[in-house]
Amino acid sequence: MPKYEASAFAPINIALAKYWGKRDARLNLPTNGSISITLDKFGSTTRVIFDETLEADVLVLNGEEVRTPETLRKISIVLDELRSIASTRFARVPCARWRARVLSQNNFPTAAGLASSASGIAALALAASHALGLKLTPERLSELARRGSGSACRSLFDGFVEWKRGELANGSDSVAASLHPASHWDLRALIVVVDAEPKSRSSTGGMTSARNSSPFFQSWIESAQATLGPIRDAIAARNFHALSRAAEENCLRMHACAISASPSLLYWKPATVALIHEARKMRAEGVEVFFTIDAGPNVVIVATAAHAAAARARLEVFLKNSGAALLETSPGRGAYVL
Ligand code: 2P0
Repeated sequence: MPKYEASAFAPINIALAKYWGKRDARLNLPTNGSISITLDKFGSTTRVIFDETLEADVLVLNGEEVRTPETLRKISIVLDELRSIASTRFARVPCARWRARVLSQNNFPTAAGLASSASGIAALALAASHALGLKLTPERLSELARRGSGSACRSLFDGFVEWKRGELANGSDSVAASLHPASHWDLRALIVVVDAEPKSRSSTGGMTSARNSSPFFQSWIESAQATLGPIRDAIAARNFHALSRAAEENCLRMHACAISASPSLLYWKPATVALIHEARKMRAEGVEVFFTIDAGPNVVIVATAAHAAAARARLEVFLKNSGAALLETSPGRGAYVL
């Protein structure tokens, strides 16, 4: 009896040019392109087992079965696509119709705006495609991961990654690719976990709400598309000053769009704002850092390798007795099969 199972690891990623808006919600096609850094060490380890006795796909995350319909829908979209490819390619492979048990473990706080769905879905897409014996191209795998969760299409790739908006209605050109390997630029990411609780609104819901009700949505999209070039160029030239400016501006504009939705999506906590000020203060004093924030309260302080120790020391003093955790990482490799 052949075994239809495989495991994969996929890392988290932090966007410097953010994805915030869908032009097609069913296919997860973005209104704008995005650029991220794939981060080392932190991510999801996911094992997928196709099992003929199951009546529905099952997800066990960090040892607990997940029953949230939105999360289950994300994993079944990816698995259904893979089952459909498997059944057309190998009509006689019985597992192409089987449901799957997905066992996933995150080594960082889940759903705290640290792109948990990005690493989880990327690891799922890679593991499930291997379990079914499908040899998919990186582009096809990225497209599949995107269907489950937009930002997951970036976690498959090494280092500095761009997800193209794409133009086609079927989404086949809306995929990610590596711009540079992790070794291109020795940056450090200091992740300040201000609050490890799951966020109250999902990114999917937040994006829909922003699109439907923020009067600034269109301006955000135009600005987001326009900053892709400067961010790409700053990374290519390793120009930290230019990257700091463009990435902070992009982050604040995304949040301005979220905050101006109705009801307002204010992901920040008081500590988030305090950290924005602290990052600016450090920079004014000559420490090479900038901040970025995803759809949650946590702040990622990006530093050059030469200034990372100084930035970390400053943050440790700043966070003393606050209860906030500080995680340090750097650009890393994309997802891989275990
Ligand atoms: C990003 N975020 O580019 C942006 C910045 C959050 C803020 O991608 O609806 O979980 O599953 O496609 O991928 C989070 O959105 O959303 C996200 P869906 P996803 O990293």
